[in-house]
Amino acid sequence: MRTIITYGTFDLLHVGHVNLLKRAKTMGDYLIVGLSTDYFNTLKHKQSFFSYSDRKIILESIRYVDKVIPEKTWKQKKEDILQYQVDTFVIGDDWKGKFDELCSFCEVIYLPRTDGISSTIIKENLRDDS
Ligand code: C2G
Repeated sequence: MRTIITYGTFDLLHVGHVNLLKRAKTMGDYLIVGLSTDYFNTLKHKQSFFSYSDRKIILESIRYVDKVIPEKTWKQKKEDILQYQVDTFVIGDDWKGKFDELCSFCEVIYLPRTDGISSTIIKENLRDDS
C-alpha cells in the first residue's frame, strides 16, 4: 500500500484544494492530510475562517482523504513520515524547493497550483461585495 501525505490549512475548501487532494490520491492508495491547527496557523501568519474542528470535518468528507492528523509544528513532518511509513510527500509548487531535504527515503513531489483561486481571493471578493 502506497501512503501519501500532504499538509495545509485548507480553509474555505475550494477547487484548488480539491485538485491537489485528487492528484495526490492518484499517486497512491492512502492519503493522509496534516491539517494546520488554529495555533499553527498563527505561526504561518494565517487566520482561517473555519476552526480546525470544522476544517477537519470538511476534509474528512472528501472522497480522496483517508486520514486527517493535526499539523502543530514545522518539525513534525519527518516524524509523521516515519510513523505512517509515507512513500510520497506532496504539496503545491508554491513550496517548491522547501522540502527537498525532507526525507531521503520518500519521494517529494510539488504539484502546480490551480490558478486564480485561493482562500484569500475568496475572502477579498466577499469583502468587496459586502
Ligand atoms: N493549493 C493549490 N492551488 C490553490 C491553492 C492551494 O494547489 N489555488 C494547494 C497548496 O499549494 C497546498 C494545499 O493546496 O499544497 C493547501 O493550501 P493551503 O491551505 O494554503 O496550505 P498552506 O498554508 O500552504 O500550508 O507545512 C505546510 C503548510 O501547512 C502548507
